[in-house]
Amino acid sequence: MKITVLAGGVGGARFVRGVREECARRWPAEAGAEPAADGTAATSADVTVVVNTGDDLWLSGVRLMPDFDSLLYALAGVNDAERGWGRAGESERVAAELREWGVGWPWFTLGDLDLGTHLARTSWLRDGLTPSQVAERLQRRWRLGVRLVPATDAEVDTQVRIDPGHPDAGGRAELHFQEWWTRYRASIPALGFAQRDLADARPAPGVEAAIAEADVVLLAPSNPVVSIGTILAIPGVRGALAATRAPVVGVSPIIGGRVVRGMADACLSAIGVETDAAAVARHYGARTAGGVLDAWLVDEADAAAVPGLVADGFAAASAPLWMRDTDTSAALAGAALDLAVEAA
Ligand code: GDP
Ligand code: FO1
Ligand code: CA
Repeated sequence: MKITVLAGGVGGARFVRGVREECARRWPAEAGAEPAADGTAATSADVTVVVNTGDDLWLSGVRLMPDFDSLLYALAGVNDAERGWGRAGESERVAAELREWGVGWPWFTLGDLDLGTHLARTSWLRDGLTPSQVAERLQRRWRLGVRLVPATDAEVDTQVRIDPGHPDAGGRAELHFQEWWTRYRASIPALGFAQRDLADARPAPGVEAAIAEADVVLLAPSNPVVSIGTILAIPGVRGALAATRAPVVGVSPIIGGRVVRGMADACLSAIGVETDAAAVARHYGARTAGGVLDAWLVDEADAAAVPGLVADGFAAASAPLWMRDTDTSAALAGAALDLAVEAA
């Protein structure tokens, strides 16, 4: 069984942990296979995660890949689950020194353990490795049970278009996504999102093949604009999704008209899409009508939207979509895999 997941950070990590667990239950590995670093049983399924790179940035001389690191740490079981990003048991001595030196952004904290990752990554980049080669090296440290591939090796850092006349804008018409979110918590209205140097970007090696050769492609319940939207915007990705024989199944990040957490509502309104499970499906579009989805899974609270989605060319179903722990995430992954069988 080959499964390819498109994913962002926190929503993506919760979902991929569920996929990994559900795969271990449905397709257990042969006896004696080593479990993942966090104890999750091994699976014979081959799971590839195509990771959003739009949140990435250079800061204090190092390259950060926040969504990749969120997945890496969560799957290894070394993440700070409460905060949602960074390492468990983190300290911030270096960050305090950087603030004294006036280096970096005072509102953006690079934890000491996390900085080890950024230094390793930057060192390998300076040795001439590509971001996807670096990603491969970083995940050698822990047995994750899945393969993480950055969506692209190009630097496509997301920029947020804002009104330069806004009191917090300081005359700027554009902010890096991380400043818009981490410093201003999306309080400056976004007028649009643009990924830097997108036209010249290509999917990283292995991304198109992972989509082409999959038995199932899953879109995690990640931010439809700045996580999944960035992956889809990389020239070549939509074409790979259009061409694959695998059913493409998406899971709604919107439950009962609200985001579960994060700033997807602010992102959706900037691109004129309602914060609504069915509206997000229609934004992605049905594959039969030039979009990317064969099927869309909504929460039970949004079950009333299912007939309308079916009429619009999606296979659709409802299931509990809150990912509270490994069991609820695995049940959600199972519902998405069941819907894929229906959509195939
Ligand atoms: P980020 O990169 O850390 O912002 O995370 P993602 O882009 O992967 O996911 C963010 C999205 O995940 C938000 O729009 C949330 O609404 C969604 N999300 C978070 N937790 C859950 C959950 O338990 N269930 C569902 N269905 N969506 C969730
Ligand atoms: N989020 C914050 O709210 N404050 C921070 O200081 C912060 C630091 C940080 C460092 C490394 C990293 O990988 C992520 C970090 N995040 C921080 C999370 C990140 O800004 C965003 O939540 C995501 O990029 C959105 O997916
Ligand atoms: Ca993200």
